Amino acid sequence: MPNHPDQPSRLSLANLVTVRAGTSVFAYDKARLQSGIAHIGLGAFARAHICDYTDAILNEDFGPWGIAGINLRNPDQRDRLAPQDWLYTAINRDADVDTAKIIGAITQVHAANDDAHAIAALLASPEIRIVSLTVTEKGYCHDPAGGRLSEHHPDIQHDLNHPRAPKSVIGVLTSALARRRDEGSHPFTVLCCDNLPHNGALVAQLVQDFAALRNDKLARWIETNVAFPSTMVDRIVPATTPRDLVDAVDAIGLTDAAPVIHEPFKQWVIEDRFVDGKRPAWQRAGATLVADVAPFEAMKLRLLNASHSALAYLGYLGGHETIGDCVSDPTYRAYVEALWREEIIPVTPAPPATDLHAYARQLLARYDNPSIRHRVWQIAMDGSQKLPQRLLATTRLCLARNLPIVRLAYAIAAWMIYVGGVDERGQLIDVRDPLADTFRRALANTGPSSDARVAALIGIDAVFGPDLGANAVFRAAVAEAYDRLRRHGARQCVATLA
Ligand code: CS2
Repeated sequence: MPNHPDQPSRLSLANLVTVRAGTSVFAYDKARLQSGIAHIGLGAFARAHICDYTDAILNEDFGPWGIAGINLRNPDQRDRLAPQDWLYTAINRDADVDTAKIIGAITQVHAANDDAHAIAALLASPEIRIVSLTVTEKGYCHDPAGGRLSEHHPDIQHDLNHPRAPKSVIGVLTSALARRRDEGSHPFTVLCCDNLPHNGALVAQLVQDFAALRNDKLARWIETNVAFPSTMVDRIVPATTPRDLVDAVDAIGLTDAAPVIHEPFKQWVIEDRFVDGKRPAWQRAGATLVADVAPFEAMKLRLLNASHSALAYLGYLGGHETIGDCVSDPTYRAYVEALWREEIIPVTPAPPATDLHAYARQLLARYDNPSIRHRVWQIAMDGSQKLPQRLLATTRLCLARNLPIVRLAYAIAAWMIYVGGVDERGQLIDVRDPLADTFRRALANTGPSSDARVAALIGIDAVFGPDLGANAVFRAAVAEAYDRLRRHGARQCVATLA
């Protein structure tokens, strides 16, 4: 029913018949779709990636692989999708053409704030074979440098005291697995799709750390029975903007409160280790199933995500708004090319049949897509959780081989200036990071000296680990970069690194 005579109707099953020609629409009978996957963290990325792959499989080879979404914090996605029968538009944005597709793979969405019982019942139900996750790096309540559970994290403490009403993803997974075990039912596969190193093994460790705090037998049962395959996920999906809502109406002729915008490229590499081998045939939608995801993951974290973070901090300080703006500045472009060529590729193993230089060229072409406006501020968020796997792991490898780290050091120093909270024009930066208070405390009494400020931040073990904190070569390189960034500004420094 139209809200207003001039306003198009809302996207829904009933209104699909009026969708604008040229829009592709899922071809299966959504009323018959059962949920086989529960996805925790149903944000824009998951809806543009995992749901897109799964939708393609349902079109080709219909099966019980509908996706039930769970959001542990924010009910917003549920509230936007519920009135439209969980349908939404995925807009593929190429340089000058938008193509729209209506995705039907979602069967329901729950938000922990008011659906805790429904979530527990869903995860207990044996039809759910896979619990996939995109809760971002900070969602795992772990020590990003060490890869172990942060037992003192307030959410973990809460979950230990309230195992029936967990808040954290680790608590939710452990309680659900405990219930499966108590009820004698089969476990589910936990499929982590966040940009973390060895993400499956990491989540297995965190769940076991947490389970061991509750009950050793449970920890052993999980270790023996549950599969945690690692994955590498890739697609650039900027946050949806008000302008995108208008573009969605233009594309499909209906209003959609929850469209997602994505680039054409997508990649998914998955370790083929699922409980009882149960999974959708994602390979038929272009996913790669492998025995070991490690080299794919290292390539993606160290080339794509590292360059994103480097451009985010140096770009923000230099006054660039998006990744596209950064790479259309010739000095930033040359900087990122040199960063890959001189400091990252020499220490990164290539996956089978992959040329890392060609991969880097392809990344640059993706960043050049003028219609994907990926804001550096969005990428700069949560740096404490991202730096270890994106920049610091590579830095360690270079240090061990006496290779240069100058461009890496500038990216790290730019992060330090960024988290200090004041930009080059003296304006405050809206720093979003779970360790923001730790940064503030570390910097509170250092005074203005660059060396003291760098030393204070390098001393945060959760980010740098005890080894980098104690490494004199690393410290000197970062302190010099920090000092030059403050004296000359990011643009001038980047020009000298190109
Ligand atoms: C980005 C990623 O926000 C960020 O930190 O680096 O979300 C990036 O866009 C994706 O990993 C691309 O696959």
